[in-house]
Amino acid sequence: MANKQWFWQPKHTGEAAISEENVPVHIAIIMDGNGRWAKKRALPRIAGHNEGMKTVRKITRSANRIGVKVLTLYAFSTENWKRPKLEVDFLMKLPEEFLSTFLPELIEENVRVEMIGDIEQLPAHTKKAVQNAIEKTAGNTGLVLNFALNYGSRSEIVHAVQSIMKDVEAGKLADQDVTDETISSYLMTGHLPEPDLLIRTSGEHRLSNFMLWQLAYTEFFFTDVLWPDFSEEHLFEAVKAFQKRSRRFGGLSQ
Ligand code: V07
Repeated sequence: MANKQWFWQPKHTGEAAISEENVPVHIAIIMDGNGRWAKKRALPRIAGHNEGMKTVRKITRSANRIGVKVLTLYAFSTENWKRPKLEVDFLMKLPEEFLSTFLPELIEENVRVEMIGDIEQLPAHTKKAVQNAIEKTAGNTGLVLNFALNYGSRSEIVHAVQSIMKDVEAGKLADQDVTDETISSYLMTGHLPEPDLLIRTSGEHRLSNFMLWQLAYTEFFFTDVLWPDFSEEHLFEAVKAFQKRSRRFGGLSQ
């Protein structure tokens, strides 16, 4: 980057800045702690989800600003359908709500919206809003904002295996050509680089069926901060931890 006066200066002496080199290309985030945030304030869970949505907006801007190329956000898992119907109904309105205010800004900022997960099982209104955002931003060349929505990693792998078998049976693929790369390319993230950094908020240390294949070499960053409280500073802290670790490995890892 030519601009030497970069976007972030340490506030205190002794605090390191983010290096312009080695910014993670792809950051994936499990946005946990919205319900807990609400409970702490004696508010309904949906208030936490609403606040969490505001954080999505802030973190998208920050990631774009530091030059992240792909930001994958786990918004709704296939297991989340088991939650109370009123909560699910509310969650399914969030994509529309988010996009009705934020889509113009995403277009302005050259962000491309994408989605992984089963779009077909979403309510029609949710599907329409997401598809519209994908279409309206399809030509954008900046940050890819990839929502994992009705997503489950094992089901994604099952579908990939089924497609591979179909292509083998049809003679489009020889069975000896089924490699690590083949499987990667049949996943819904086939066109994207694998995540360099995974962040999970709210103190849980599980993958919860998120990108199991794609996270094989990813650095993990866990924080106790609840997703609605997660700020640009917290994101930078995760990026700095990532940079420190990758400097230590000196490119000898994998
Ligand atoms: C959701 C807010 C963030 C915290 C996690 C749960 C609640 C943004 C979206 C979204 C999805 C697709 C899209 C645009 C926006 C979203 C759900 C939940 C289901 F194209 N936040 N957010 N979707 N939460």
